[in-house]
Amino acid sequence: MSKKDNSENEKSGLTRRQFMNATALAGLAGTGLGAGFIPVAQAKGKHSKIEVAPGELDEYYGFWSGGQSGEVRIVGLPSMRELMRIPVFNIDSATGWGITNESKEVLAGGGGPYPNGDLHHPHMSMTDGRYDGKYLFVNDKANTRVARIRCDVMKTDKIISVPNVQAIHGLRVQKVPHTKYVFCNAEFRIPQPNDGRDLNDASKYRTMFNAIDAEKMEVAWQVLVDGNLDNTDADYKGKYACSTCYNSEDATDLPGMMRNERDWAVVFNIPLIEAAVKAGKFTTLGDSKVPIIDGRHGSKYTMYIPVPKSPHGLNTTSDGKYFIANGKLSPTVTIIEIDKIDDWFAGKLKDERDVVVGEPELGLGPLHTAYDGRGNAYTTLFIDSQIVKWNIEDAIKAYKGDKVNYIRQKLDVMYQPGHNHTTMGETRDADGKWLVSLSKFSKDRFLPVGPLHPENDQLIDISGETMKLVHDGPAFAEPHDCMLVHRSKIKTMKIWKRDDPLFASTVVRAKKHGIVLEKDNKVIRKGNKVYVYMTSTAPTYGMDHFTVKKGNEVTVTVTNLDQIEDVTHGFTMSNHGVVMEISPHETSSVTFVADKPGVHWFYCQWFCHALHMEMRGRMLVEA
Ligand code: RUQ
Ligand code: CUA
Repeated sequence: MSKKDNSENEKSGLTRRQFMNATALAGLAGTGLGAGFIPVAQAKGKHSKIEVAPGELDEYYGFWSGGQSGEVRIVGLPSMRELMRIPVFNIDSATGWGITNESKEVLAGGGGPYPNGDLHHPHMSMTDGRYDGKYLFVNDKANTRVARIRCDVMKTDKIISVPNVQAIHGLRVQKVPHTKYVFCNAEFRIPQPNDGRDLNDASKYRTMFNAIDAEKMEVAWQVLVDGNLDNTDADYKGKYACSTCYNSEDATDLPGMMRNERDWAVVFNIPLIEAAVKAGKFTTLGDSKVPIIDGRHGSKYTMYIPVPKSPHGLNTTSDGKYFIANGKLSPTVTIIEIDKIDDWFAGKLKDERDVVVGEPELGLGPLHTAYDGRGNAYTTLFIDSQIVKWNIEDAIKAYKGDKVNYIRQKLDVMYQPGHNHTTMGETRDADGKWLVSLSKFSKDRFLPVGPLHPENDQLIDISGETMKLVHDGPAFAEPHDCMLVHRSKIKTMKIWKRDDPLFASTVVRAKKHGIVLEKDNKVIRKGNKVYVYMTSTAPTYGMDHFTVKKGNEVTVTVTNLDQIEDVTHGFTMSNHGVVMEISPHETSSVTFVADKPGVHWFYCQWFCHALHMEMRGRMLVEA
């Protein structure tokens, strides 16, 4: 826990950076941009306790995107200790994710294993606008996939690839009545059909909004849109999802994409889309059977709200009243009143801009906004390297012409924040205790580690009247986003259930071979295929050696009989790129070709016992 930064700030009064900001802002006086600026205040008022002593437990789980590492990380708050990593789109050397048969079966659902993934947005399933602790859903921008993580075991249990589109980016869940759908945006426009015929005909390029059935993990429907979709969020009525949409110009190059002063926030009318799918009013593309609804301009399923310029984050306020679109290239965010969207769809409003009730000017590069449940919003300012705290109702009053200052405080963060997230802030239970700023650059904040720098995930106490920076957290591979959930919402299993679906097909295969996994230690030979079944109980495997022939395809299946919490075993076969985790009462299996004659030791790679080093055996490969 680093208290250094704050105490240094407090001592020096004005840091070099504040000084530079103050000078820069002096130059802006009279341009309007300086208006509303409040000097970075010293923390005032009562604040939360940040110290988590050794042996104490954190109050919140943070689920962190591992960015281009393709994984999810669990971080405790407020300690910011990393608790666990969940491999998802990556191949993992510790657990054998992407190497074991069970994980390959999950990855095959998404067309993988691929060697990489680019995971941006982890979000938890909800019931009635509250986290229900069941699943996390995450996107893979790199290979157009969506995955689901089961929160009882914290393992990925389903991965799908989304057809007809490229680069799944923004992802959020339906909040109300429950997470029936996972909403996700495909970002890149591609020719449709994308069969190699078109490169330069921009009129053929399209992208789609996607709804995934959260239980079945199948794409339920897609909606064709104008422009490029970016981020998305859902309302608290179960009626609308709203996505930011840039490149209203439909261009394929950068200057073209930035021409227009306004792009859109696109609203998707879920009941109307569902009715159209039910009535068969859809098309399909290629081999895919997924219903596609035409939601381009003029369709009755969508509403295109003009907002300034290349908007990025889209965040529903925790009271359920507003969608807020973050301006990115404009210093503003746009406040959209959700009840007025009802009026627009009912034909009572003529102009789409009539649903806009505020457009506060906040600073340069607003990307994402989070909420404290007390009427305040916290927006990241990428270019200004700040978080701005502002009051939503005051911003709405100011839009009507009242002379009110809606800006409450600007806090320097280090540096260039992308996402931010408050505790429980994307639900009805927003509790206004902590805010995390996912700062994209760390520059001078840590010991230098070479040209590649870590990012800096900063913990900010927002429980008092002013924000207070309390911790710097270096993180590897850009954590785009995180979500923060109170520990009361999560119940994990201590040991595996023997009938867990994640290894069910291995159990079926063993049964076919006449094997009782909980007691048998046997080798089954079927032509060139060899199946080795063994148990493990610290510090031994149920078998100390087995013999195969050169060229055999060998499948080793290990069942961990230990039922003591935390006694995980592993199985690593020397010189074969073979590794797996076998936690208490789990069964794991791995298949490889034994192509090197000789003796090969296999060993347990998770420390399990005083005789852990001795937990090993031999495979003899006969020439
Ligand atoms: S995005 S920096 Cu991939 Cu979530 Cu906004
Ligand atoms: Cu079993 Cu180490």
